[in-house]
Amino acid sequence: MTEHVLTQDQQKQLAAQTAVQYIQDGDVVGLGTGSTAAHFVRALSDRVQAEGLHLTCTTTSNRTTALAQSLGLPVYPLEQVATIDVTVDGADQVDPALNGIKGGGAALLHEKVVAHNSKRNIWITDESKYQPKLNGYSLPVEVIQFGSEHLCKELAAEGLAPHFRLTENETKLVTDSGNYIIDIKIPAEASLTELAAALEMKVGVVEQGLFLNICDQVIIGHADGTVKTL
Ligand code: ABF
Repeated sequence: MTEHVLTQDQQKQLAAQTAVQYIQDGDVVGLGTGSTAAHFVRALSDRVQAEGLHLTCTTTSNRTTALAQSLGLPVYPLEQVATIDVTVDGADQVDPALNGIKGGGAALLHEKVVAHNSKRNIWITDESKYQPKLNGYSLPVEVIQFGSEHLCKELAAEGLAPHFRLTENETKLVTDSGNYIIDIKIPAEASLTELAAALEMKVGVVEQGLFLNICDQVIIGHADGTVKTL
């Protein structure tokens, strides 16, 4: 018997190819960000070309807009589309309750706005992203630039081990909305709901990367070539 051993990237591709079957002719589709979402964008373009589907797309980042347009998908700004039927996006971590952490690709703000305006949210991941608990993982927090050093100190005083996300050139990374990202550590015993609420209350915080009660379905590609759906 042949044992499949898929690489992490092949697992992502498998999840993306599975998710693309959920898209129906006429759908308004939200396109996520990251390498897994990029596999989905390519699979979607293949389906559109093969089957002549008529879709309207909107995206969660400038990167994804560039990719989708280069593949001939019709992309419109969120303001110009009706309610999104389904958004397909990646995730950094997902737990059994379909709560997750997103923002490793620094697109969490636009991802959350698009998700909030979607009737249905599907996440696609490789098997490493599935974790029994999200505690202990790094959590991105998007903050306005003004006063961000003070905000970072405030987070440090609370034991959240914050650090600014940097680019390859060691400069502070700037998001599509012109903000910074501060990555913090989720304390081992933290209540995720309380942590999310506390972060969102802080002056200068625009958004945080805990996506609680947002996802409807998770599609996970596994190393053995199987797909599990939660
Ligand atoms: C986006 O891309 C993010 O929310 C998440 O941080 C990241 C996942 O990256 P990848 O698909 O490259 O593993 O979905």
